[in-house]
Formats: sequence, C-alpha cells, structure tokens
Amino acid sequence: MSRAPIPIDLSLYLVLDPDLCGGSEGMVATVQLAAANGVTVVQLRAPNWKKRQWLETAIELKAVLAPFNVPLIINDHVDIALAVDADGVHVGQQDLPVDEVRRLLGPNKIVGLSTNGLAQFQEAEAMYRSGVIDYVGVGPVYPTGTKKDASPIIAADEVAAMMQSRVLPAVAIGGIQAGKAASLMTQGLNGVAVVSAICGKADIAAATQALLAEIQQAR
Ligand code: TZP
Ligand code: MG
Repeated sequence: MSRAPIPIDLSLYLVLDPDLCGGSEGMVATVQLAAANGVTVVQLRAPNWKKRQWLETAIELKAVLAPFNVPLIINDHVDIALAVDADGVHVGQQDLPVDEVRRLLGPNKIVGLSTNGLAQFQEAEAMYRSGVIDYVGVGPVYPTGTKKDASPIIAADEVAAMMQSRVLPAVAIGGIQAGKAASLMTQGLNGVAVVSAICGKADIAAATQALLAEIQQAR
C-alpha cells in the first residue's frame, strides 16, 4: 500500500554544524534565533559526535523548536530520531537505504534523501511517488567548505533537467549564501538549505531574515 508523503515547507532549511555553530550550546542558541526569524526546517548534523551528545542536543533542539512548529530532522541516526520523537531523518546515498529508514520510522515521519545528479534524482522521484521519501536534497550546487566529502558540484543545466516534470519536493544545498538563493528558487527548487550562511554569523536573526526575504521575493 502506498503512503501519502508528508508536506514539508522547505523554503529555508537550516543544517547545523557543531564546528560552525559553536557546539551544542551554540546550536541551541542559533536555532532559537533562526526559528524566531523564519527558518522552516532544522536538521541536526554532527558527523563526529557520540550518540550521547546527539541525544542530549536533539532533546534540547526539539524543545526549542516546539513553539515554532518547525520540524526537527535528524541526520543519519534513526535511533536518535525515534528516541526523541523527532519529525524525521535525512540520509545520504551511503547511509541506511530509505526503505529501511521508512520501515523503522513508520509512516508518520519525514524521510529525506540527498541526491547528486539526475539519475539519483529520478530514482528518488519514484521513491517519492511510492511514499518512501518526502523530499530530496539536491547538491552541492556551489562549492562548499562545510562538507569535506561533498560530491561533485551539480551543473545548472542538470538542476534544470531535474526540475522538469517532477513532483518530488527538492531543496538545494551547498555553498548557498545570501545572493545565491533567488536564482535557485527561479530554477524551480522548493527551498534552499544552508549551513554557513546562518551558523556562525554574528547576527543570526539578520542573516535568516535576509535569506528568507530573498527566497520569498524570488517566488
Ligand atoms: N551536503 C551537501 S553540501 C553540504 C551538505 C551537508 C554542506 C553545505 O554547507 P554550506 O556551508 O551551506 O555550504
Ligand atoms: Mg549521511
């Protein structure tokens, strides 16, 4: 039986990085300000953390986000997502396969998948249509210093090919700073995901507002 995808507002998707955000404490402070100023999704991503720190920080983030109705997505770790009752899990192509993630999480959680190129995107489109995933990340779309093992940059014409006749909600990621969001929106992306354009900025509120304004104007 096929499952209906969960609608998710991908407009401004904040991915947290412990180094750029200032550890757990910095992440919580960043998320408080970013949520108050309009981010629509938050993902906890900490490739080098032990599970205990994951758990404790996820609990704090969930509490901070609850009044804003902003979903908390956990990168990779299904067990953490289940333990804190997070809103969903985001995985890459080398992580647990999405049908396993879906099986473990059940129908009422968001599952996101990273894609790098048209073939992966088309596979993901089929998984969306059958209710396994709810959205994809598309990237990197620009050079990024944040993800050390980032895949090759996806050319603009390949992004355009992905956006042709798809129903799958898609958020662009990788090197997106203020000034680079609008063109992605006009290319048909549902939103932009950022790390360094928000994490570590001196004025988180202003950085968030500027990105959001750019995204909304481009719509
Ligand atoms: N996946 C593809 S690029 C990237 C991730 C997690 C990092 C994006 O970080 P930034 O700072 O927005 O370039
Ligand atoms: Mg991963």
